[in-house]
Amino acid sequence: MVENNKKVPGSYTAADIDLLEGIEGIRKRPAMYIGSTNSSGLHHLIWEIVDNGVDEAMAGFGDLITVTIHKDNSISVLDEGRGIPVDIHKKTGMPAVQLIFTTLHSGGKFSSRVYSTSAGLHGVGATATNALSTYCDVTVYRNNKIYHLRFENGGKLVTPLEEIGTTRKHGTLVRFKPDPTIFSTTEFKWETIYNHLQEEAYLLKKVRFVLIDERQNLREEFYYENGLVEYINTLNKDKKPLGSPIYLEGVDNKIQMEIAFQYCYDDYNESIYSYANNVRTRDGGTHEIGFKSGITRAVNDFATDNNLLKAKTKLEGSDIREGLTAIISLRIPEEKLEYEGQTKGKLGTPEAQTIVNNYVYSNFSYYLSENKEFAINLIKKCVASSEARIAARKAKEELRSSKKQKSEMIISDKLTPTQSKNYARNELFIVEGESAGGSARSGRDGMFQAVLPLRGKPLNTDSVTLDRMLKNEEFATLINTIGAGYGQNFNLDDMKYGKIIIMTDADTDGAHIQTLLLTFFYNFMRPLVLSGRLYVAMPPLYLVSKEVNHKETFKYAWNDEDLAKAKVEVGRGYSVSRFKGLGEMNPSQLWMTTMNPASRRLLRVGIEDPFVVERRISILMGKDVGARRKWVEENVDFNSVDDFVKEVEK
Ligand code: TSJ
Repeated sequence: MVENNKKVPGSYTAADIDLLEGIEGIRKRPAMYIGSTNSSGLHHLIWEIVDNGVDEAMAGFGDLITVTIHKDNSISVLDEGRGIPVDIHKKTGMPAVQLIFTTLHSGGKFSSRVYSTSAGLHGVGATATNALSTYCDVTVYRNNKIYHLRFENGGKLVTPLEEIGTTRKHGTLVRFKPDPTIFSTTEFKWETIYNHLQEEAYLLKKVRFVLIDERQNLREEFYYENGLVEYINTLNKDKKPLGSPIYLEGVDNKIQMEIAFQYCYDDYNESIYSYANNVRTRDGGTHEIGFKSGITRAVNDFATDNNLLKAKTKLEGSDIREGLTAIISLRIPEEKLEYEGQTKGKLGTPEAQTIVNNYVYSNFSYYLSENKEFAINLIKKCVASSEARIAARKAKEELRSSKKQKSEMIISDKLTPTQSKNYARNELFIVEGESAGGSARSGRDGMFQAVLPLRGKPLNTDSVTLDRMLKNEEFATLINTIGAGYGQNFNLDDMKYGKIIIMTDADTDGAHIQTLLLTFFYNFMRPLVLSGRLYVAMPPLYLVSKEVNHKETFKYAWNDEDLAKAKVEVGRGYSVSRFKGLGEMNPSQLWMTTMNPASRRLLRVGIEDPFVVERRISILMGKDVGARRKWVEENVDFNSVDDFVKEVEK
């Protein structure tokens, strides 16, 4: 904690509070307040508390937030703000700090929230965390005094507010332990908290976040002097950039904008991460639309004014966004904040669109006029994208109009196609090795399952040029087979398969092949990944069997838990064999365990968090073979659902 030297605390009166429903409601329907009662909901308890400290820092009070995971799986959060007010609220006769932790108050004067950063309703945060904890201990450093109060057993006040000492520090310390009767798990994950705090730190420059894990003696600090610029630098670390990141910061009509963006030559996607009041807007919305129109107008106007385009042509928005990485962070006052749809994933505030559009247009136009060399290189790059787009469209039209279309449908002699033309239902299995490919071919349901065997390891497509990727026979075949193009010209609606399923051995090599394929899909067919059509097949690890009077009973097991159950079910005299690879299964075994939709297990790949992707790709694709092997061995658990892989089908 620091000495009391920042702004003098304002005159706070806890006068107008709307008392709504309290603790009871939260305990009855926790998911309504924190989203779920699984691991994600558990971590929400932390975000709700941290958000208060973030708001205080954003208001200019305190620049250090410390989160500690204790040995008993409790969490403490400490800030260096003004300290939660402790004066008595007239209507209820209770101290303000007690109300903060026990009521679903509305925002306003009662909280420091100018911007509602909480993902839930206003003012729910601290109360939700308290209601769902076995204890919640609050210490306030304020007015040169130390105050303390404590709740137990789902928010019951056991130690009313008391003065316990004097201090020259100011701030708030909250320690809580989640209630195990509410949550399916109470184990906090280092990775999850790490990612969240790092993201907060990128968005809130010059505020230090410290994460301490007393269980494993780990400590990490996140501090970004230049916030979004460093965020961009991290995302583009291994790419070939065109110029340095462009950073814009401004205000219009009480809407604060912070935007950073950069182009890269060896990237064929657009990666736009947008936020409203520090919460990621995954589905974009008005601020993203405004940003896109702003840069499109600026680039087209510059190109036209400087005679850089062929007469009467214009660049399309997608040509101008190929290889673009952007972060858009808006802070919008509560009363102007609107979302589209049910979740908070899409910003609706109409004003945000015009404001961002005009702001980006005028500032980027100025930037282009001041940085001519950059501008000319950028236009060249956009023209190249435009030409590639036009060529791709032409090729497609020619194919469509030509009579040969039918015969050309046999794209590769390696592919065993489906009989059905029901593209949505069809599945493409990408299989490691020719022998497993053979089993898959005989075992599959030929009506709707196609098989494409891979020879050896696929090319590592991280930081590879488009030309080199296209010259790779394996990937060229894959692109043709899927039939929906690649890069900026990839079109989900053209996919010939509803599911793309990667099927590899359950060993280190298999994990590596998976990663190489995921990298390819992530770099060149990103909408396929984001739409949830990419899967990883899970072959079983064990076969438990027994033969009695020429009759065999058997069970497959995917993990140790299954194995224990299978042993019991098969009964005395069982034998266990371990599958070392797909090749050890005959076609009917492969069908039954790994391909038949009625009995297989599939993992759906869902990559949403840019940090997780960035970190994994750089470790897995990097030059340090030792680090990679270690990471794979420690982290690639074929039996668990981790963050690469989000959902288990069935
Ligand atoms: F520490 C923490 F991050 F866990 C945490 C900090 C948790 C919670 C529930 C609240 C806070 C918090 C609240 N930090 N700082 C504040 N500030 C106020 O509540 C505050 C302080 C002074 C005044 C004033 O007008 O004087 C107004 C407010 C709202």
